[in-house]
Amino acid sequence: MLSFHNLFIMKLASTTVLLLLHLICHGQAEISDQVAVKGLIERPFTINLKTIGSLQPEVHNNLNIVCSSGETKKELRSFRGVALKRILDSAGIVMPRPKERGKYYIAVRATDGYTTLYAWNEIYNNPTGNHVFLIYEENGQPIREDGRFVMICGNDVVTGPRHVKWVSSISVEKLP
Ligand SMILES: Nc1nc2c(c(=O)[nH]1)N[C@H]1C(S)=C(S)[C@@H](COP(=O)(O)O)O[C@H]1N2
Ligand SMILES: [Mo]
Repeated sequence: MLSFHNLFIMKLASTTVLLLLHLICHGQAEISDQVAVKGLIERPFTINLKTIGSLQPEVHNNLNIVCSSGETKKELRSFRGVALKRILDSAGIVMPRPKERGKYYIAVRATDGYTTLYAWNEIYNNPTGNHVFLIYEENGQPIREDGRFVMICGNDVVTGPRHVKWVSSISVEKLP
């Protein structure tokens, strides 16, 4: 005989299965329509699709997104975005003791908690700095399923891990 308790367990199980199916089929996180630029900077601001045009967007071609497994996940024929370096320069990094430059890093965070880091030295003293972009168009179209803003690093050999979908913040931080 079915007790209320059993019915409750069955309901809970079916809800969980539906939820898991949804996640597996869609695999999408919450979409953020803006990116907060924050942390150790003079001028905190938010980037959205209306304001990003003022940060001198660039169009570049041909970037493959390759997972650590070796699988090519995506082939971008073109993308439009703004350089992370330009975003940081317009925010103005606060660095009272330049000898501590090596302790500074930029954390790029997404709505699902996915996070990647760039050392300050990597952005300003290494070719990598010329290849990190916050993009909002892929193949001439606005980004849809991966959120509104995606961060890419075209200088990585394996480009998947630092390809951040659903970007919600860019934060300048410093090790203790
Ligand atoms: N926010 C977020 N970005 C992410 C991930 C993630 O789980 N969350 N996965 C990464 C991984 S492991 C890869 S290989 C690339 C490409 O994944 P895609 O094929 O789902 O676009 O996105 C990366 N970006
Ligand atoms: Mo991956």
